[in-house]
Amino acid sequence: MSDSDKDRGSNGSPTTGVVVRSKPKTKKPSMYKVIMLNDDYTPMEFVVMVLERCFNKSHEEAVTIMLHVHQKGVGVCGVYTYEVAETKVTQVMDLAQQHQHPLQCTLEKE
Ligand code: TYC
Repeated sequence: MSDSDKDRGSNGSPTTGVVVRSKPKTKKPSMYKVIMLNDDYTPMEFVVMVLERCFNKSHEEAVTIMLHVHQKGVGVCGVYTYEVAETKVTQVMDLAQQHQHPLQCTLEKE
């Protein structure tokens, strides 16, 4: 390719000048904590199962989070983008309702 061809497109016409962005246009999405609340009736094993199933926690992590919620009243199950966090809350509430447990779960902006 000769030097004079370098600034021509594949059809031989000069290419339009493209300004390269110095800053990326992307913004980090807001993140949301999924919070689980303690109650006196939901069995501990059920909460552990929910944490394993819905939040992909290991059995040990799930037990630690469940005991934290049991002792402190609230605890964080995970941090996600809005849609994912909302889906997790719905999954937990649906599972709790199916098994007739009063387990409550909400979402909180970080
Ligand atoms: N407090 C419940 C019990 O003693 C266990 C429990 C833990 C319930 C965590 C809800 O988010 C919860 N059976």
